Amino acid sequence: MTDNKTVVKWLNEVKELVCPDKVVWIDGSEEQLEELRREAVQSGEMIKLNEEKLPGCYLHRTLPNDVARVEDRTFICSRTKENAGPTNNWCDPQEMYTKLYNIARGSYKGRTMYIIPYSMGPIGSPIAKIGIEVTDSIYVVLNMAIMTRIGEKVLEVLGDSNDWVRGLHCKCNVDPENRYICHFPEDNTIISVNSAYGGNVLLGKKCFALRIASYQGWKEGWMAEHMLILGLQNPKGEVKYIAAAFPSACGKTNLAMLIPPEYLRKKGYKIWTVGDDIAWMKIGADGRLYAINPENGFFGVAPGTNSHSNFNALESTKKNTIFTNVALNLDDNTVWWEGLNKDLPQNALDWKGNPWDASKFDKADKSTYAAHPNSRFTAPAKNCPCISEEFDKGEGVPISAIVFGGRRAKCAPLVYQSKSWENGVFIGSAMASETTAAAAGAVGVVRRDPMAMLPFCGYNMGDYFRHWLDMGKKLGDKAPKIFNVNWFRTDDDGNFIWPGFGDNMRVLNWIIDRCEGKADAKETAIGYVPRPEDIDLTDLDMDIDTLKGILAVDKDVWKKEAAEIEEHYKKFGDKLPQELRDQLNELKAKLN
Ligand code: OXD
Ligand code: MN
Repeated sequence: MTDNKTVVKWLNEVKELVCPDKVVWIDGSEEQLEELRREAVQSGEMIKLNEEKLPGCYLHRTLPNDVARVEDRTFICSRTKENAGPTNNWCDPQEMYTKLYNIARGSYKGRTMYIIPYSMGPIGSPIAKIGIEVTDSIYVVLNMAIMTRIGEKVLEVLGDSNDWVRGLHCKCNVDPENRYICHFPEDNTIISVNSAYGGNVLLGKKCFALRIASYQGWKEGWMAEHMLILGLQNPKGEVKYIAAAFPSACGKTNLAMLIPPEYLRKKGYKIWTVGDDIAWMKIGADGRLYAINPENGFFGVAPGTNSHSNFNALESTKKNTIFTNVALNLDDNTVWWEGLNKDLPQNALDWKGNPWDASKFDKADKSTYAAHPNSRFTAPAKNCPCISEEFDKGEGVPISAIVFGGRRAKCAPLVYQSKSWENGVFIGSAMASETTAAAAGAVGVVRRDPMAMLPFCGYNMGDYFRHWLDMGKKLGDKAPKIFNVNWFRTDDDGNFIWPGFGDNMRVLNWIIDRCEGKADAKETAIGYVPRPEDIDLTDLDMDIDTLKGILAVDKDVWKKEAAEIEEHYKKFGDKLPQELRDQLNELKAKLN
């Protein structure tokens, strides 16, 4: 399909290494994809679901040992350990290439080598980039066809350029002992072996769009971030864009697809979704920061998704969607997961394909669940009822505000604004979330996850902070304003105080009003916090004193927080920018 010399050379080398029976280029045509779906159904790799209720939808099950990203087996193989930094696993690239080639050698015997040319971002967009993934899995081909823009047109845009990311995926025997997800940022290369789970094998997503792209952004002067992008439309019809970073399990997809409370809907407020997971941001000709969503679909967590928690996400999964590790309802050949509705299926197979006994279901015991807690849907973004009309436009949307957030029971107030870009970078660098009962391990343990990029930054995080500071200098007074939100403050009994979900719109409105100089705030030691009367409580069952409580900044709690940030900063050594040390010292001084 191409005579690009760098592509042809790499593909020949890969072919010689993996020894496939057959080679198939993925051209992006519906006929070819349909043929692959038929093949996958025939081999049992996918199950076709009820065509009337879920047209074009399929179910896939992974092996029970292969159900999530594997951070302990994910490596950044930069030329030096220092380039990977203190937050990544590192291995010498030559040593890792040798190890991976030994695992991959001959692993396609009896299999087909699929070659997927794909674009991250609308094809031809000045912010988009191109990759080629080689895989021996039809499931990967069909997921990539939803999550990215694929096919011949991509190669036309690439021409004879060498600016493309090499991605090799070998399923091998799905052996967890020999599973490696490896990135070679200086070589534009990703190699993933012995897994068939999405986050490890859809190489355009976390591997390229975050780990490799964050490195490229550093070198080329742009940003690849673990952020949703939403457009907030006001009653005048104006749309302002927000990019927001949260660690896993903080409701990113829900915020990206939020439905405002009724009284705001009636006034004409609306949220448009541009992206739910990743943002690529570049400075535009007018000096502002423009963002695209490099993805073309949603790889969302199924459990907990329902018409109340996220109507728009659920609607997105109603056609042309691949479900992974959810339960199969045999009564009508549809899917089910915990939290979808209260009707536990009485005749179903669990995510492993075994008969499921609804009478034994115990919320406290995950081993009784029908769907795996990390079961997923891969849904086309265009299915989403609130997808932004800017989604497919390559120039990106101008970002007014950047929002950080995490799960903090007592510490961060509902919302606050940083005092400057530098102060905002400080807030992002110290971002943290507390573990919940939903995850294994102790409850309430604080995990620092700078900019929600801890598992995704493809280079030294000290350099990454420096890059953020440099971007702020370039943007000057055109820089987006930076905020922090916390939907998760709890009362003494551990109950959430703020209702969250659609009511988060009340906070987004304050954020946009602040960007436009229309809302008031009170200066505190940590930044600008709204006065209670600045947050609209119309139609909400909450009194102003309760709101005052979750806007409060407790100096004793924050003194402890500052000490913990100091500890967190130690691991970056000399790479920690002095500006951030100064920010921490300023905070400490203000608290005393
Ligand atoms: C994801 C993640 O799957 O962040 O998006 O883990
Ligand atoms: Mn994510």
